[in-house]
Amino acid sequence: MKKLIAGNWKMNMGGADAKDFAVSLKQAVIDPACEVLVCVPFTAIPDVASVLNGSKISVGAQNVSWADSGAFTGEISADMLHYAGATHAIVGHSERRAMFGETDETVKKRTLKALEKGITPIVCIGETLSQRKGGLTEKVLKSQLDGAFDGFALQQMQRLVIAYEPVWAIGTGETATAQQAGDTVAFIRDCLNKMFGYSPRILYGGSMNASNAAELLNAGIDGGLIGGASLKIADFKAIIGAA
Ligand code: 3PY
Repeated sequence: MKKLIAGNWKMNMGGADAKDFAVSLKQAVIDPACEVLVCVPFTAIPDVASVLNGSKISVGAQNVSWADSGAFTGEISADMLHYAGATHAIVGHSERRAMFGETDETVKKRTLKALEKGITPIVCIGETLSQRKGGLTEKVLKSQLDGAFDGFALQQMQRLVIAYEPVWAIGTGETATAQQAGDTVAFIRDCLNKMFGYSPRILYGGSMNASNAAELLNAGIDGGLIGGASLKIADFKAIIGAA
């Protein structure tokens, strides 16, 4: 299976700057060997999707509601994402878990709704620094996998993506070594194989950049969820080239 390189723009480039960036990205990434996706702010989805239409770059959101419609102030539904032009949505990023009350339960509900509506969820899991230092990494990851996917059918697992993002490597400039990332992804794959007899694609996220991408991507990992480096065309292009 081809690797997937997904940019996570976070709360950057939501207006005209997004459109300009998408024009440059389309010119820079013509025929990638991997799949390429950019997860952009909600307000930028229609512009970025229309610029990237016909290119080999897909567009995703950074969250998706578990509800179809109604009294859910501030939420965006899967149908709305389709309408805006998104095909994927990040679910349960550690920033949402830490700052916006996202839990394994809400991650599961969002993931189920995305699957039901044909949006590909990229479900994020990862341990904090104190959990890693305390030797709890595997326990935490297993409980996040159970919390998110308990009761899922094989056909559902086949339509989603998982991103392993150690919280201590998010927005800190710290990166897991290729060995740490590879070992942890292998653990997650093993858990999923035991649970479902199948492992979906597992990305690594957490300060992946142009200089560490090749090593990380060679460590048995199926792609990357890229933060800051996805906001610079040259860096993002280099990561795509490494995949
Ligand atoms: C990062 O690289 O900082 C990320 O959070 C990617 O999602």
